[in-house]
Order: sequence, then C-alpha cells, then structure tokens
Amino acid sequence: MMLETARPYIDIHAPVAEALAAGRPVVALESTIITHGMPYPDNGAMAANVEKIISDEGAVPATIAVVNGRIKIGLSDGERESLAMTDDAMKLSRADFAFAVAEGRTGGTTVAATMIAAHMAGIKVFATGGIGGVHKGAEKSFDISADLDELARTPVIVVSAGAKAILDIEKTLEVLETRGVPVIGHGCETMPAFWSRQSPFRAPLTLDAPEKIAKLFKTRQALGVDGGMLVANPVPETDEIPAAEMAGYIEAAQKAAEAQNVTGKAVTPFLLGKILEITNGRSLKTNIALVENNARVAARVAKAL
Ligand code: PSU
Ligand code: MN
Repeated sequence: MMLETARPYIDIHAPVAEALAAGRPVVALESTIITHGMPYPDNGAMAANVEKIISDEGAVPATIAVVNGRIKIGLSDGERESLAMTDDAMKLSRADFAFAVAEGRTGGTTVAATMIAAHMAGIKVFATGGIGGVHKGAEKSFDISADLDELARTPVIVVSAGAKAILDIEKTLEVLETRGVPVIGHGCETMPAFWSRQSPFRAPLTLDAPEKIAKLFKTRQALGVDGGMLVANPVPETDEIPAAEMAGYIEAAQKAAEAQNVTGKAVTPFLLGKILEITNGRSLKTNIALVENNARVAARVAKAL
C-alpha cells in the first residue's frame, strides 16, 4: 500500500502500526485544527479528548502532523501536547506538505494533507471539524480550498460537520459535484453548516448508518470509481448555534478580515479566531462538540469497514 520511496520519511506510532498490521479499525485526525484552529490550551485538550472517544469506540486514533520534517502517523501524548504549544507551526496542505518534510519543519496538516498522509499509511477514515471550501467572494479572490481537489483524488472517507459557514456552501457543493465527490448527509437531508445543524441547501445524498457509509465506499472501490467521500454529520442539537444567529457573527468577522486585508491561507484561522472572540468562546465550545461527534461516527465507519 505505502509508496516504498515514502517509507523513510514516515513514523507510524506503535499502536497505529499494530492496528494496521492486524487489520483493526484506525481513524486519522488532522492537526491544523490543533495548530491554527483553536487557542492553547483548549486545542490540546480537544485533541486528547477526541483520541479518547475513538479509543472508547474500539478504534485506534492516529493524529497526523509533520514534526521536524518527519511525517507522523499517530502522536504520543507528549508529541501531541507539544504540537498544541508550538506557535510557529506551518499550516500544511498539498502545496507545502513536502516542503515541510524537505526542510525539516513542523506543521499542522489540513484536511488535504491529512488525507494524503492517511492514504500513504493505508488509513481509510478520517474525522475533522469542517473542511475547507469555496470562500465567499471567490469569484474575485479565487480562494478555493485544496481540500476539495484532494477529496476528488484521494480515497479516504472524511467525516465533517459540513463546510464551515464562513464559506459559500452552495458553491462548495457545486465544486464537489463537478469533481465527483459524493457528499453524504449522515442521518440528515439538509446540509449542515458546521456550528449549525441546518443550511439552506439539501444534502446531495443521505445515509443513516455508518455501515451504509462503509458499504458505499467499498462499492465505489469495487467499481473503480476513485477518490474520496465527504460525510456531513450535523452538530448535536444541544451544542448548536442556530444559523440565523451565526450569520451576524460571520458577517462581522468577514468585515474585519476585509478591513485588515487578510488573504490566502490566513483567512480561515483569522475568521475562526474572530468568531470565537465575538461569541465569547461559545463558537469554540460548539466546534469541540462537533469534532467529538464526528470522531464517534468515524470510528463506527472504520469498524464497519
Ligand atoms: N476545521 C476547523 N478548524 C480548522 C480547520 C477545519 O474547525 O482550522 C482547517 C482544516 O485543516 C481545513 C483548513 O483543511 O482549515 C482549510 O483551510 P483552507 O481554507 O486555507 O484550505
Ligand atoms: Mn484558502
């Protein structure tokens, strides 16, 4: 499975290596959410908790990152905590993943880079918060996340809470359709919007059980239809911030980004930080709850595979 020439660059954490060798379920986790998505120490606590949820479900968690140029598939508690405290970590996507390896740098892997590394290691399921997508105003900025192209080409199931509501969800769904990515609402017919359970858009497909998601993945592979799948799993009701309320916070954050000329890969972290500030930390609580919820579903999908 693993490209022979990649092997010297990769460290697979022992419990993950054992599980993969024995064919037991493994769930990959991204690390940009740790390095750029949440403030310290909440980021470290979230990362530890999400790993625990996956273990409790009977799967093995593998948090993926690049540490001093080494591709890490699974981190020890110490490595994970130290990544959470690294304040100059890079944010790594397909474009700069190999740069960090070649230059011995440390970085959090986005959905795109985590999919690449998970696939290298033979991991098929990956839990995150929200994927990157088409930004509002993309017709001017051309800001479209590499996560969408990665979903089109790399055969990994990504369990998310939909696209972040700071994005243009409608355009994100259009690009995913064009690129041949199945978007599956988990138990919902409406596309969730990260902090909120509802967006104004229908989920293109709906499946209501992890077993069915696993079956779809296997069917695609059997048919030679390559690429990944996006599962959109709504945040639990008790933790959601309703879409109408979020809209105002998002607009304010967007205005601040424009006023401060924030562009490129700094946009997502800036908006997340701003929204956290505006909501007095409530958005962070929701973000943590939805990642935990996604980890649970991802572990069940991995078991069903
Ligand atoms: N979800 C979160 N927080 C984050 C991200 C997702 O709750 O920080 C990260 C993911 O790693 C995702 C990335 O892949 O943001 C997208 O960044 P961009 O739009 O620059 O591609
Ligand atoms: Mn971008």
